[in-house]
Amino acid sequence: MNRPFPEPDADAAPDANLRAAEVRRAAGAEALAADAVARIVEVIGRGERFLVTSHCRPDGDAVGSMLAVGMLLEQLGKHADLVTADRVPLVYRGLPHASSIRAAMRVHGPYDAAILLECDGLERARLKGLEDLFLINIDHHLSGRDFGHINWIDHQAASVGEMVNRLRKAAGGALTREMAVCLYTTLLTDTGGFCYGSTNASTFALAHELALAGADPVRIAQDIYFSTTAAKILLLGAALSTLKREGRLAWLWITHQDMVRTCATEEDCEGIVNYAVCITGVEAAVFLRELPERRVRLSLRSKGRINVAAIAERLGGGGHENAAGCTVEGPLTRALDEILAELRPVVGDFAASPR
Ligand SMILES: [Mn+2]
Repeated sequence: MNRPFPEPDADAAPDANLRAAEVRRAAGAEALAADAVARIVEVIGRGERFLVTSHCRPDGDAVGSMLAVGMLLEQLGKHADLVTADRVPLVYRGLPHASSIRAAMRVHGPYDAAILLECDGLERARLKGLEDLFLINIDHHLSGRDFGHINWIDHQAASVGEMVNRLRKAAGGALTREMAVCLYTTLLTDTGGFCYGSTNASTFALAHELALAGADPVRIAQDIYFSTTAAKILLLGAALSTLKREGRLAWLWITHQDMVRTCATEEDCEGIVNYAVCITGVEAAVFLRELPERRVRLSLRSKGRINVAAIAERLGGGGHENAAGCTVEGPLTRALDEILAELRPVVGDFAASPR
């Protein structure tokens, strides 16, 4: 693909040079992406049997992308096994062919390649037997690593589903209604309903393409956002009763006892952190969930410029600039102290910055 490639002008304002450098960087990234896509298409074309997987505790992007890749491979006359370490969450089980995703701890070849979607490291899939396979890594996390034989990491993509759609076009696959439903789901969930920082004009261009292909935006939104269990609402009540705010920071938590009492599942914790970050004037928020084995799961969210992925990575996790997570040692009070010690200076720096 040809892109305008302006050379920096020595007499130009520093800003113009900066912009030229950005354009050069973008062109370089685009050339790398085009090369990776071409190599993936080639590997798919040559092979017959493929494993398709994603991270453990799969989310909307993981499930939707896996299903779409499965459909693409089928269209191309290939065999695809769709496997994840954890079951598909209830909310996504109505997606087309969702039952074709199998939960397992180990995969058994032979496969011509394993396609890993949305995994920022091989261990994120939590599947044994991947190590010996030819690995195709397709991801958009800031914490994404080049662990595969082919690595296509695009931080600009709103969802991995967006990348899958590009792969589909490059491979000459048709956009079926079922595929469009799955890809629209990845876009809707990963942008938090078209709210997060990655949402831009191209997000809506893709949403438009998918809606034209038969994805029903109202139906999909209702299936995802208006299908909440009573247990989740009870759990939310327990979490909200702990809500604390300190300037630009807010946090809330649930204990293991809360989980048991409300009959909630892990899935029911999804999105609780958003109630803390959505407060006016709050720039970063954390939701803490006590796990049974004295560990604590942290979900981090921020608005705009605060990079919570960097904080999550320092604590052994990962994610996106505005949405990240990690698991730390308990008890809850210790975990809270640890994360607040990380967040306070970052939020303080941010407050002091002139931007
Ligand atoms: Mn994603």
